[in-house]
Amino acid sequence: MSYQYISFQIAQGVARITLNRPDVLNSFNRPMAKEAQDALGVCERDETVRAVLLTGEGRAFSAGQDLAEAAPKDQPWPEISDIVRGSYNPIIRAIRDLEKPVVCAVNGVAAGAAANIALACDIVLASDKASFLQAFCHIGLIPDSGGTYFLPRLAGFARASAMAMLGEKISAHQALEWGLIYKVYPAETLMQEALKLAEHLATQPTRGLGLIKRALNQSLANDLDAQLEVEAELQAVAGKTVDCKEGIQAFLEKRKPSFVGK
Ligand code: T3D
Repeated sequence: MSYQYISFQIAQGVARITLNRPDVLNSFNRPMAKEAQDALGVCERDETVRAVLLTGEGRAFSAGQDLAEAAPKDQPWPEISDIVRGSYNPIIRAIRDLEKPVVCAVNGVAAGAAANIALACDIVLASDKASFLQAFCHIGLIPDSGGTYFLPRLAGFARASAMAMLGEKISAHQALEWGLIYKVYPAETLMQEALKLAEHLATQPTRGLGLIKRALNQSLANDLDAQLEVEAELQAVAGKTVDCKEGIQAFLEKRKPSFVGK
């Protein structure tokens, strides 16, 4: 598939997906959502991809749904749930199901569905100029794209309720303090740091990282006993990987491991 609304490059084991409609703050129209879904599919299938970096072009990460598309002038409005199911749910599912680390570099405002796409990623870095905005309540909608799932789990119920019902802009530093994201960098160094992190992850035991992700996904719904069992089962899988063998051997031989992602 050729891409018009995102850019997509693979280098040094990192697939970089850049939302690229800067004139409308990278808001999602349906073709852009399809392109993002397609690119995430490539990341899954391409064995050379061992980490993903998601970011936005220009001054915003993304303003969420393109409201001009959702409410076209002089035409009947599309069914909103079709947009949610067709555009966003597959992106969130793809990010969570991809057994490779997904780094999000939030370079500016992340609003609506886009804020929640960012929160669905594994490691979220933000520029000190970035902000997070559950914009839905301003237009009579509810947080979608996993917002009502991730927000209470990450920030706690009280903050999730306030963010969803007030739709205030939360600064990157506030998001960091609330546990929504991992680190904040000056705007000028964000991309460099994000790329360095993604390139580091791409040299790590990819299968092991993927299994960590699977275990964490499952932990969100499990009790302790069920989760202890998940850990035992997945450790059996991790323990048989080439990279586990290499990691232990390298430790014993006092050398740096060389992981192949298998
Ligand atoms: O169908 C469905 O709706 C279901 C799916 C829902 C998922 C959702 O994501 S719902 C939430 C949708 N997003 C929003 O409500 C956010 C709307 N945007 C804003 O609140 C503000 O633009 C921001 C806070 C994000 C940024 O503000 P600011 O002052 O930095 O920029 P701006 O001037 O408002 O925007 C710059 C341009 O981008 C402007 O166009 P112009 O005047 O230069 O021609 C603006 O209209 C355009 N833009 C910004 N957001 C959107 C958008 N165009 C279309 N859709 C947008 N979401």
